[in-house]
Amino acid sequence: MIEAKDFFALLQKQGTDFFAGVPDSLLKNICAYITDTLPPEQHIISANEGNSVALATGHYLATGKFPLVYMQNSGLGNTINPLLSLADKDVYSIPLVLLIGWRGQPGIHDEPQHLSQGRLTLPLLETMEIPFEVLGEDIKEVEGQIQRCYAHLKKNQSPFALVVKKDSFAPYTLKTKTVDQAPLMREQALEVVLGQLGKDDIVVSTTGMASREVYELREKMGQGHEKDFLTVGSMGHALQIALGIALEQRERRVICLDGDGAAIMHMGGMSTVGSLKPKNLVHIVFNNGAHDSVGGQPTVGLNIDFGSIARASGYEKTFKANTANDIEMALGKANKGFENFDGPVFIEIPIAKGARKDLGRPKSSPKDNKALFMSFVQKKVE
Ligand SMILES: Cc1ncc(C[n+]2csc(CCOP(=O)(O)OP(=O)(O)O)c2C)c(N)n1
Repeated sequence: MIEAKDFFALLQKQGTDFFAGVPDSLLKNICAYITDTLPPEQHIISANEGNSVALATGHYLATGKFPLVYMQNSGLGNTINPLLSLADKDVYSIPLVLLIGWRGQPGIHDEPQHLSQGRLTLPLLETMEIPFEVLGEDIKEVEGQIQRCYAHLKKNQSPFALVVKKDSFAPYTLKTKTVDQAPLMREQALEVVLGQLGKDDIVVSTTGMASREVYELREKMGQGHEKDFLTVGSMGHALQIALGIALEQRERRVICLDGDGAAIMHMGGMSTVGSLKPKNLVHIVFNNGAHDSVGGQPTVGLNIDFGSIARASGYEKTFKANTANDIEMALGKANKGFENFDGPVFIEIPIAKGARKDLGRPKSSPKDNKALFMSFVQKKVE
């Protein structure tokens, strides 16, 4: 395993002092070390990975120094446009180090949303003509790889990727602590929300632990899984999936259970919701100011006013619900129906970071879940 501090020292020796990215569980230890070591203006967690590439490009233009962009391989999709139409050698030719967490590496067990992404990570880099190396397991080997990476940056003035396998970095515990003010944990808040929903209400939940908790809560409540679309991958897109459903099922309430990191990742979608104004859409953001599902790295969720953004985007009503009681008030009694709602409605629920250690994963496959969900969504309601 590689010690985060040794890896960081190798990058620093090459002059890299600016890091931007979106966190990944495989990069948790190196991210935590960077957070503890650099001032906030030299380590920026961006809204999405494409933004990280653009931000790092700005840094390079201003300093001539080689920045590093980190991401989970799921985030490669978000970077394809800026990598190929901005940083590419045939456009502005920007030298960037890309550090990519390799979820779904062939041969290593992982969840369905990581399988194709994992299998295609290296071919995708090849197709994008981005040279890469899979990060080695000891620091001597890594030293050689870093030298080859920076030699490429200097000679070709274009990106080079280091692909990181599971457990490559030795454990490192973040020393920079944040204090949670919120009374509820995400799972407790989700339980209150689910308890308020009516029998015909449709749920679309976001990527990460929220969907796993929804799945387990349904089991705990003795209910089926047909009401829930779990957006297991495709982070940041749950709201548009919910919107697509809400526009077709106008008599049914559609509830999007979003995370702050995911909502910020593709926040532009809120303006589409606000402009179309589906009366039956309820957008709930569980705001812990963190990418809790991949290690608790901070988002800007607690620095911004989600309610004001929703109002300015055209949502009809916004609430901030700190307690179970507030959530019940905001959602109203589900059996009264959504005519009380005058949507789109936005509810921010501040929550504390963290989850149960024994949280499981969905036992049914995404395709089975889809089939159940589609028959639930398309059934006639009285
Ligand atoms: C495009 C993309 N980038 C990164 C990830 C890795 N990832 C999965 S869940 C998650 C954090 C989500 O944070 P938030 O929406 O705030 O929800 P929380 O985990 O705090 O409940 C991240 C970064 C991903 N799945 N997809």
